[in-house]
Amino acid sequence: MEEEWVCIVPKVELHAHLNGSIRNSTLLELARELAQKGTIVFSDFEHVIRKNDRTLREVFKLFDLIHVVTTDHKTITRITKEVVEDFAAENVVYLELRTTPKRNDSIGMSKRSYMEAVIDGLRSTSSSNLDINFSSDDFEKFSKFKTEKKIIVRLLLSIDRRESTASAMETVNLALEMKGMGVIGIDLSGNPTVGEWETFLPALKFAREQGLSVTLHCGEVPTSVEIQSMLDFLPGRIGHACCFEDEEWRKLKSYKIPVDLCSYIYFNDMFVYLAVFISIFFCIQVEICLTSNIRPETISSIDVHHFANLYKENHPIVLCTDDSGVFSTSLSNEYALVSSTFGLGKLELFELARKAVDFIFAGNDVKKELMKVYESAARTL
Ligand code: 6MZ
Repeated sequence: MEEEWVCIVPKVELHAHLNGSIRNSTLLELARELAQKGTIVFSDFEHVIRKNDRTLREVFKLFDLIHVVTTDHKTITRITKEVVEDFAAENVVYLELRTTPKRNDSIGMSKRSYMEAVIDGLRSTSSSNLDINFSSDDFEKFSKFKTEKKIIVRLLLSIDRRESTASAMETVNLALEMKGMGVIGIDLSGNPTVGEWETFLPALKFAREQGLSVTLHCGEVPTSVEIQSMLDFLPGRIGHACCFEDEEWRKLKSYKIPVDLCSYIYFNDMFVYLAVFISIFFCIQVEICLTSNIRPETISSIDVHHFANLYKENHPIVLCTDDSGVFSTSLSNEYALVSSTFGLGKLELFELARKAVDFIFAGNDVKKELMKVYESAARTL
């Protein structure tokens, strides 16, 4: 598969962690600056950053190191801008960027001010050369499409598994306050060997009751009871699903989520609004992060990855990067990997990318925009 072709295809990225998607060059630059101030030892950093293969445990140690150099307002704004630019450069047309709101009293950072720094990053991206489209009126001025690269960005707030119930609830309340600023959902992530599912359940239930979408990191390690409880929660999407046993696969494939939606139909080159609510049933969709599962050997080898089975059974899946910086990948690379490993041709890859539109957490207005992008790409690619 020509790399150039995979890059040109419009793509949808639904599972990308902000601090995991940081450029290596930026990370090294920031580490060098802190080393000059005597806060850290550069060689310690450089060794970990440049390392290629890491265990899952080492990956989470690396996140702690990354957070030491990135967690101030100015840097968060900068890395947000760069991450969005990098995705847009490879024709990601819709990005759900997730990040864990952080509090750091020593520098006057609250979870809210952290998120404001993220939003400043999105704003500065649009003012340089990209168009960021927010649904809120506050952001209307950012949705005037002046340049050729257009990327629609929405935000998911992550709850780290190290957090308490109160802290998780604080994140959900923040997400609700920031709903008009592009925040549309909640993610549960962090080291899968830490924390108990029950700790986060009240906050996740509340999030859903309040109309936020929820995605869960599920089955990154073999914790059967937790995996089943997570599936019983009926999240809209789950990430990874690497360590599922037969019973978990059965649940995943049989569970259906009822969703009321207003539908659009495509007719004569126009989208006609169907002014009726219809109830349909969705399966729990799976965010597949191949490189991120292979590098730390969460899955022993790519040819036994569950992508093949889910794809064959037509279960809803979406290819994602997870942490493009930490795992040195890109969304185009993930598509190319699927092509070379599982033999998907251009038509199948295009369909895989297009179907991801059905799984976005943003509403029908955004889906409609994206469907137009795919209609037009189908004519030229
Ligand atoms: C679980 C992950 C993850 O939120 O600081 N994170 N959680 N599994 C993974 N697979 C490798 N990759 C990233 O981005 C970094 C944080 O995202 C979560 C971890 O909590 C990590 O600290 P933010 O922007």
